[in-house]
Amino acid sequence: METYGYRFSFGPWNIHEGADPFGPTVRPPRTFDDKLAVFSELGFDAVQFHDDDAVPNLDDKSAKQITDEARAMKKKLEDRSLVAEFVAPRLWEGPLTIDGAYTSNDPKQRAYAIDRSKRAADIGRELGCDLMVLWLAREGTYMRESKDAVRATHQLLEAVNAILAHDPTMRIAIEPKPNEPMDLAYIPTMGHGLALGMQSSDPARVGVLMETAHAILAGLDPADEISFALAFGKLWSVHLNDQNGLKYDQDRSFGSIDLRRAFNQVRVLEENEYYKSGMIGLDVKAIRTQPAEIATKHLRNSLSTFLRLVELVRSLDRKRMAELIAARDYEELDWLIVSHLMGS
Ligand code: 3MF
Ligand code: MG
Repeated sequence: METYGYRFSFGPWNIHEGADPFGPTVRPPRTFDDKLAVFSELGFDAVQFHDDDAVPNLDDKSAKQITDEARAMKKKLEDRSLVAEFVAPRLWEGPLTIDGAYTSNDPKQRAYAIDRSKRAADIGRELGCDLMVLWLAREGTYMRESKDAVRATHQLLEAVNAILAHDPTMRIAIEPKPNEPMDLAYIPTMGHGLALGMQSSDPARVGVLMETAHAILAGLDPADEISFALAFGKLWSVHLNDQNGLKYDQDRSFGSIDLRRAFNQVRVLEENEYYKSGMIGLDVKAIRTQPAEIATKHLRNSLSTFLRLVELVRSLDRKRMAELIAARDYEELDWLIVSHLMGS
């Protein structure tokens, strides 16, 4: 498979059982090893890890057990010629993060969240990756008056600084999202993530991950969100997917809803030679109706769409585009792009 210099990753949660808030699971769970086989089968290079994907139930384990299990996972990856792209502390499932993690109103819960993040960093180091992704799932409110947003911002900064201090080699990519599970999240956009990073104790080690669906939910254009981070050399990962309007986070296959929007994400990544520094991460889920034995097509489709769009970006008539831009004939430019996407 020609990949044009790009490397690809997804997370094990992208092969999921199909449950939604109003319905039970519809596909049997697959073991981690079974999922790993899919990475190789479909031509992916790397695995995105939640800390407990690598070390299940880590809250009940000693530091030594955690290290040993993370090392065993690294070996498993090596056996399949895979690498870990990042590790992310899962700070949203447990009973200690009901009211948030770093911004919980309970100091014991905040301390737990920071401690858990440090252990996630330890796991990341053993897996051989120097990137931690922070999706700040529960850092926000259902009830505005229940938290102080100024204080919460300082708490987020303290948590970032604590992780940076714990592991001087780890970089952090903040993954902004405006809502879900919270009504209102504290770090909803690239701009918020980057501003937080700039205030940290080591701004050079804090960047962002842009997820398509999250940008759309924030009412923003994903290609512009990508570009904003690229302009500062801060786009350290992406979660490409798609999203049909302002509703629950859908994680649809990349390009499956709005092909032109997907094309423009690929275009800005291409124009800025993102493949030289970062991976193309997907965060996509098979729809609930997909039978278990054929429930990895969303990954195949997303990867294939990305590569087809790279070809379309590379075959754009740049000279003609420049002429049209100079003539301010943006309607003709519109037609050029639309016809190119339609295959003429
Ligand atoms: C939720 C997400 C998350 C993150 C993941 C890695 C479960 O909308 O996008 O997926 O991507 O936790 O940071
Ligand atoms: Mg994501």
